[in-house]
Amino acid sequence: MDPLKLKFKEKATAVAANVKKLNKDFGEIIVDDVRINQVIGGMRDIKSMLWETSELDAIEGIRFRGYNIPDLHRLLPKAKGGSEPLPEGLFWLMLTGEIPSQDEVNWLCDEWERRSELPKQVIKTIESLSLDTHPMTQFSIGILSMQSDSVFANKYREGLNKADYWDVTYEDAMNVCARIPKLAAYIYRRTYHNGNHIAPDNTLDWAGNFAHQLGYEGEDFKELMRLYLTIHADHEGGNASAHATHLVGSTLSDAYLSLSGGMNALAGPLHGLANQEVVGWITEMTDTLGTTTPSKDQIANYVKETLAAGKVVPGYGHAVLRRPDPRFIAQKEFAEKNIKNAPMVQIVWDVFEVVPPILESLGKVKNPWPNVDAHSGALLIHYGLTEYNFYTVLFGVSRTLGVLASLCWSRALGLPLERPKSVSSAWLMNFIEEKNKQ
Ligand code: NMX
Ligand code: MLT
Repeated sequence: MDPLKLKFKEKATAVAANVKKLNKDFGEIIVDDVRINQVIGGMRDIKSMLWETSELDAIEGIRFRGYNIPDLHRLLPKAKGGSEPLPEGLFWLMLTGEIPSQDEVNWLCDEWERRSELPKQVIKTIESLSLDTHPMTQFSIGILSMQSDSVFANKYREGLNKADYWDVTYEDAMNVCARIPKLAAYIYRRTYHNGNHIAPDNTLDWAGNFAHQLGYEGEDFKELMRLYLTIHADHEGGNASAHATHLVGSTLSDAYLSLSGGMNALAGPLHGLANQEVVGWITEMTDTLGTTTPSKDQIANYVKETLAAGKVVPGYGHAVLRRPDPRFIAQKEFAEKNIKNAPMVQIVWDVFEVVPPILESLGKVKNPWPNVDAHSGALLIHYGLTEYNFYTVLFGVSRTLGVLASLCWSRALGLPLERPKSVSSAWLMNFIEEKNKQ
């Protein structure tokens, strides 16, 4: 058994025993109440699922197995000469709860390289799609086209003991994480660079090699990818892409079917597509104003026009967070350190000053602060990756790590089919009527 699988098995076996006991001894204890405005309002904040890999606090932001983003920066292994965390290290942390050593991360990097070959049918399937197919659609179809390789699905068909679900899910998760940068890079080069593909450089780490296959050789861009692919990986279980992956996976659909479902959720403008929307919105603003250096007053007027047109300001607001997203701050710090005088970055920072008071003044927006998507595009534009319809695929490559590490946990804990109760509006009205009679 490989070292990560062995460690995961040890950790997960202990947690599974605890969870079983918790359920048996305290299963009837109430952890939350549900209000009508939560039933109608998208189930905000209802504590109703298990998710081991990360937890989100409204004020402090994300913690991966207890470690926040500055902790990851400090503690996770880096590439030689680099200062950004390696996403391989985060994957190890999410599966084991332990910060890996440099040797463990090197092992994982080599292991993913070994598993990274894309099956032929993936290329055939992607090539059958018209070039104007949105990159996220290509991405989701590409993931599905690998499903015939699922170790879980194939073993399940042969007859698989429940106790072994986690093992074959781990194999699927490792294969998908290994292949996913290659799939994304293939889609990028096919869609925007005439199918002029770049062979991997297996001396590089997972994120560095991804940057190379996209066609970006600068060390700063590789560092950006290491940071980007780390901070987007997981945001507890309730966000739409994680929850969709979990829901599909709970039917014992394999990692490919589950991840594709999650990526379809990420492709929506209220979720991951917001990173594309932000750059689209800024570009439209600068085109309309005829300047790439708009004043704060000009930005404020444009924000008001956006709101008056019944649209949201992309990159702002959050279903859980109530402060600026630490992932936004991490990207801002990256720009302060590595980028000087980039017009789009300056606009992002000016928007950060202008938007919150305007959203606050509406009196209904619960979080007027920027989320992760408000900053990412401006960094990519600076390094020349300007094709913003592709940005959500980058988010998807990273999110793959979190949701598939979690799928391994769900299998190891033997979590059941997810099936919450729904009610009709008539049921709710009747419920109130009955309550008023009491
Ligand atoms: N611009 C304008 N209005 C907003 C915004 C915004 N950025 N954020 C929230 N509102 C409105 C929201 O549409 C709702 O209006 P109404 O009652 O008329 O329907 C009202 O404020 C209350 O919404 P909240 O409870 O504050 O937010 P909710 O939890 O429902 O939604 C988002 C969270 C993230 C969907 C919402 O803030 C939004 O649409 N933001 C813009 C899109 C975005 O950046 N999404 C990316 C999120 C991060 N990610 O990567 O997934
Ligand atoms: C995410 O990273 O999934 C987003 O910030 C959305 C969320 O957490 O709801």
